Amino acid sequence: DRRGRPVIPPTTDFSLYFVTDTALCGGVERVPHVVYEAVMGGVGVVQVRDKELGDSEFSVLAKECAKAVGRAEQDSGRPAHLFVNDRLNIAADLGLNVHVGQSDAAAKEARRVLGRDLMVGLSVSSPDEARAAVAERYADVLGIGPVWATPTKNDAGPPLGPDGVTACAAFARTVGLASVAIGGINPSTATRLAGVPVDGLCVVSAIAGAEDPRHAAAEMRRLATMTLMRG
Ligand code: TZP
Ligand code: MG
Repeated sequence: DRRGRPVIPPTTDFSLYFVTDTALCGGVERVPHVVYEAVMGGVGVVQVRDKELGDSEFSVLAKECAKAVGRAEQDSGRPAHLFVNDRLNIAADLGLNVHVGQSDAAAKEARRVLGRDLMVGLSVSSPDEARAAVAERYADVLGIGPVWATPTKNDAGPPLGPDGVTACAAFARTVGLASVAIGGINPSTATRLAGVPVDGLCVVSAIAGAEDPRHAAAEMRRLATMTLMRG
């Protein structure tokens, strides 16, 4: 495992984290474009997530997203990092970070396969799960949520609210683990997270569903910076 050996590159900025949704992006061929625009607007971390594509199609999508992130890094002059949702073999194959859920010792397996060169993200949806993640220390970053109920993930479980997120994030803070909040975060809700000790705000629809994803990302970035200053 990686106890005491953080693998988070110093250039990682979690303050605005974008998770893709193929339908909200307007189809699989538009996802890399939205990723590019999101990074240009101020997203520092992207996760490519699609639960429906077959592995080979997903692998192509992940590669295209990696290229889009690379181009946006060049064009913006800012570093960005890419995670793959769930598909550990593809992440390993492409040399990408992975984000996993609670099932089947997924974080342990991810750490074993990726070693210490790549980041492992883990979803937690309760203070007990956050406590366990902190004790095990396989993950580098926790995705805490849902903060609020969201149409984007209807099986997301009961909303934690800002206080529930605070309880989870407090565990992460005790060992210097990064954390981001997810679920129902958009321009009208973001500032309700002021005082919550997370490192970033994670959004799907606020960027993927926007008319102008670059503009939406820039606005979310501004709100995230303002909100997290009081974290
Ligand atoms: N995990 C918990 S809530 C959620 C995920 C992937 C979806 C968040 O979507 P949105 O559109 O930012 O509310
Ligand atoms: Mg969100």
